[in-house]
Formats: sequence, structure tokens, C-alpha cells
Amino acid sequence: MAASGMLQRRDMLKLLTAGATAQAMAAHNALAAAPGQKLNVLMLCVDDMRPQLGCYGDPYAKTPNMDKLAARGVLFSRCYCQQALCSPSRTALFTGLRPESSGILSIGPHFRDTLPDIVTLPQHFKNHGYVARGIGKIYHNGLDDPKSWSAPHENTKVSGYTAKGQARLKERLAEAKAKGIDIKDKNKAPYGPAYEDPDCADNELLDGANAERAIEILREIKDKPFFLAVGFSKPHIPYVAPKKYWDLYDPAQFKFPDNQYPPKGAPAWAVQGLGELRRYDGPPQEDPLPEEWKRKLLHGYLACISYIDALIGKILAELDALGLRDKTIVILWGDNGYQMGEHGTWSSKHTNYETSVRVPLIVSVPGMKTAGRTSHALVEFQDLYPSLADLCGLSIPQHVEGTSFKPLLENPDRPWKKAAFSVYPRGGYLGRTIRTDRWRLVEWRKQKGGDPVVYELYDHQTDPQENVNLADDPKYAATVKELAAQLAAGWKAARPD
Ligand SMILES: [Ca+2]
Repeated sequence: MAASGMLQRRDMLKLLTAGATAQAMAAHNALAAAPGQKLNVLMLCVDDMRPQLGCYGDPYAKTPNMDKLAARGVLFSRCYCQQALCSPSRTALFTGLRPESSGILSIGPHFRDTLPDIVTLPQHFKNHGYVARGIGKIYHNGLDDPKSWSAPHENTKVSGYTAKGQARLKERLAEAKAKGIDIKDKNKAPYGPAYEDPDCADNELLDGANAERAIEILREIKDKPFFLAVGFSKPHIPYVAPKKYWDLYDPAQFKFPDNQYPPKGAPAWAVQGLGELRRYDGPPQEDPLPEEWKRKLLHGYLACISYIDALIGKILAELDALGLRDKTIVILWGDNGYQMGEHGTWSSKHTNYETSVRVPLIVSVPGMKTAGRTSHALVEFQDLYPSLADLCGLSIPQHVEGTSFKPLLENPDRPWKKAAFSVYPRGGYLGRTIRTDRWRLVEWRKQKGGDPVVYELYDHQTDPQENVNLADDPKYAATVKELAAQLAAGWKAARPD
């Protein structure tokens, strides 16, 4: 009997009773390291990169290196972050606690303020004899966690702007100050240019410089078991990438989403406006956003994605050159989804909709027999901690609120979780959302003062763009009730059987 893929339990029993123990166990442990060998982890963390990649079927994105990684791994088509905002999303991933459990539902405070002894994902590896290193944006900027790392987290001192961009930012801050605006207030200070397309080398901008340093770190730690996290700050706006990546695209060809309006029947506060975008220098204040700006923003976003793709290519080439690929799990993710026109908003996340919470996730494990496959199972960022621990033979700490998806890497089509969960606080409400195979329900409860509870319901079978809220249609009352109960029952009740 061929031992390809994950054996079914009954096949396993058959083999065991037939005395073919060794063969069965070898197949069962297909994703385990060889005895005495520890698998390394290379984690590639990309800021605000939605699943707009070639390997996700995007018609524009030029991402040959990430596509190649997908061909060597399993691509998850329905992975959800737990909150569409950098710090809460990353905190959930790295602490193993969902945003409501950690209390981190905004950029600050630091999780150590309330969870001083929590063991983070890199720290767990460090505690098990790994060298845990981080460079670039891993935790949110300014909220690093020294306990996570074996050596201090690094970030090269290179700007994300060119000298011209930096000068323009300074100028805007001085103008704001002169107008009496408190520029130390993070909610009021203006930002720099929305985009730049300098004719420069990759390493003249922050991410390129960090990628070079990441390669040096790889060389330093190559002989020890390592957990290396490399964080990229693009394609988060401002869209600054070397010109050669802009030149990969013809913006005249771009077609925009046909749902540039809020979902019909959605509460007014549920959709993000253009306020954040308009703090950058460039985009006009008037509505609607002019067509040329829409083209410019998508052009810049894609240029940045291609820039990061090239840097990831360099790091993976080094992994190969050092002979580490066969000993290293490579995992790539974007920390939240993004709207580029969907629901009428641009260059933003900050919602409970599919466009904000669905994220790219690719996992490549040495020796996997499922390389190049896609899993459509529902998985969550909460699952990364237990999955990586499981794949490397480490225990899974009790506090971790997720499920190892190792079985999906062995059989991407197997039945899996019943639901994924995310949250977002908006307009004085806390919006909690559940995504099942077919539905998305959002339940909005006032953060202060109780009632009323407001629902949104979207049917992905007929409305994959989430354009029509069905919650108030009496025909769907039973569905709302059922999903609300499932939401209340939470993640434990949604675990795979
Ligand atoms: Ca982000």
C-alpha cells in the first residue's frame, strides 16, 4: 500500500494489525523532524498584505517568489486574523490569546502590562533550546517584547521614506504645528507622502535593508535550531517602493471592485471611511476619490507587494544556499486584510468584513507530500502558535486558544473547524463576527450601556462580496439565532471533531 498523504485511521489500524508498523508510523509522522533533529522556523510577516498574490489568483499581482513558496507548501484560502488591526492581530498570533482574552483590542497598551508572564510563540521556542530572533515589524512598532527573543529585536536605521519624503513629512509637521495642532497626538499629526517611486536600490529603503540584515542573521544562526521572524513594513501605506516595482504594472489596465458602497442595510458605523488615508499627503479631501487616485493607490500597493516579494525571494535563496531548506519550516502571513475600493473605502482595514479579516497564509514544511495544494478549511491566526509548536515537536501551552492545523498539512481537504472568529470595536460598539462555511454574522453590542444588539448577516453562497445585510429579513431570523448561539459558544465549540 502506498504511504502517500495522511493515512485514514482505519487504514492505519489495518496496517498496524498487518504488522506493517514501521511503514504506518513513517507515514503518520510524515511532517515530523528526523529523530534528534529540530526543524527551524522562518516566519515571514507582512504588514497589511491581503491575499492579493499571484498564487491566490489575483490577475495583476506579480509575486513570483511567494508563488514559488506556495508551490512548496500548502496555501490556505480561508485564514482569518482575529482583529483587522496590526497590534491586536499580532498580539493574538504571538500570545496565543484571542483579543477579548488578552484585552488587546487597540494599538496600545502592551500585553505585558496585563499578562506579564505569558509565554509568547518565539519565547516558547526559546525556552525549548531554539535561538529566537526577530527583525523588522514583528510586534507593532514601539511594542516589542524583549522576553520573546534570544537577542534584542532588530530594525535597521533606514527610513521607509526617501530623503525627499522625509523632508516633506517634516514640512507637514511644521505646518500643522504652526496651525496649533498638537503633533505629538498620534490621532492628529499629519503623515508624509502617500506614495513614492524612487529610482533606488532595494536596500535604500527600510524593508530592503532589513532583508539584508535578515540574511546576515541567518548566516549567524544557521548551525543552531532557530525561530527567525522577519517583518516587512510594506505594503502598509505609504506606498514607497523602488521604481522598478512600479514599472511592473500598467495602472490603465486596473479594474476596480463593483461594490464601492457600504453593504446595504449595514449599520452606519460598520464601514471604515477615508479619514486615515487623507492624513497622508496627496489624496484630495473631496468625495468621491478621483479615479486617478484610485489607480495610483492600487499601483502603489501592488508595487510594494512586488518589492516585498523580491526581498522574500532573496531571503529564501539564502536559505537554499545555506542548505537549510530541508530543515526549515517557512511560514508566510499578512497581518490583516484590506479594502481597495470594496465597500467604498480605500487603503484601509478596520472592519469585521471578509475583506478585512481574510489573510494570506502559506506554510511549507520539509518533506511534505501536499506541496502545492490549497486548503479551503477555515483556519485562524490563533492556530499558528499550536501548529508551529506541534510541527516542531514542542508542547502546546495550556493557555493557547487555537488548534494545530498539522492534520490539514497532511490532508488539506479533511473536515475541519466549524467557524472562525474575529472582533472589531467601532462606533461605541464591540462587533464580534463568526464566519462559517456559508455565513458571516456580525453581532454589535454597545461597549457601555447594554442594548440594543445589532446584527449583520451575509450569505457567502449568494453574496460573496457581503453586499446585502440579511439580518433584518424575517426569512433569516432562525439563521441569525443559530449563528448568534454559535458565536456565543465560541471557538472551543467550533473545533474540528
Ligand atoms: Ca497591519
